[in-house]
Amino acid sequence: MESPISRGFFGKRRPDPSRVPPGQYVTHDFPVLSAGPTPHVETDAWTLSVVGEVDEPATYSWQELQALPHETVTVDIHCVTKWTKLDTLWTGISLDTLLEPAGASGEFLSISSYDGYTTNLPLEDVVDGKAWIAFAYDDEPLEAEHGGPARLLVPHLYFWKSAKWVRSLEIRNDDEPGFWEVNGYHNYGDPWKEQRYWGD
Ligand SMILES: Nc1nc2c(c(=O)[nH]1)N[C@H]1C(S)=C(S)[C@@H](COP(=O)(O)O)O[C@H]1N2
Ligand SMILES: [Mo]
Repeated sequence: MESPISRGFFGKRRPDPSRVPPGQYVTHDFPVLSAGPTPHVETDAWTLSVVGEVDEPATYSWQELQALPHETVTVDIHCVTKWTKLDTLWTGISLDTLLEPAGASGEFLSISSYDGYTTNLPLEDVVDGKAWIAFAYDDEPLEAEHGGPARLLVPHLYFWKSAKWVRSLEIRNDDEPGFWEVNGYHNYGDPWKEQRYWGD
C-alpha cells in the first residue's frame, strides 16, 4: 500500500523542467495583469466580430457563439513577467471554427478588446487548433478580471497575446503591432526563445 508520506513527497516534486520555458518559474496562483480597469461587458450586449480580409464578415452574439462546438483543453501558460502556470483548464471555441466559415485570406490577425487593448499575431499561429475564444476557466464562467465573458487563448505564445475581453478579430495583409508590441514587447513572443522585448 502506498503511504501518505510518499504521496505528499511526490506531490511536491519539482515541475517537469521540460515544460518550463527559460527564465520562467511555476506559480500555482492565477495572477491578474491588465493595462487598465476591468471592463464589465454583459453577455446580452457582447458581440465578437470577424472582419477584414474575409469573404464573409461575421458578428456573433453571445448565443450564436455558444451554439458553436465547444472544446475543453488543458494547456500551460507563460507570462512575460516570468510566471508559468501548468495544466490550466479552459473551455471555448476553436478559432478554426470562426475563421473557416469567414474565408480568411490575409497573413495576420489584429485583435481588439473592450478595454481598448490590441495585439497582433500571424494568422498561422491561431489556426489548426492553436487558439481559442475561451469563456470558461476551471469549469466555471471566466471571471471578468481574467477576461470574461470571453478572451483569446493562445497558449504557445507569451500570455500578453491572449487578449482579454475580446471584441474583434481583424484579418489583415499587413502586420499591425498592438498595445505592448509598440511599447517594447517582442512582436512575436515565443516563450521558448525568450522573445520578451524588442531585439530578443
Ligand atoms: N484586453 C486585455 N487583454 C490582456 C491584457 C490587457 O491589459 N487587456 N493584458 C495582457 C497581459 S500583459 C497578460 S500577462 C495577460 C494576463 O491575463 P490574466 O490577467 O488572466 O492573468 O492578459 C493579456 N491580455
Ligand atoms: Mo503580461
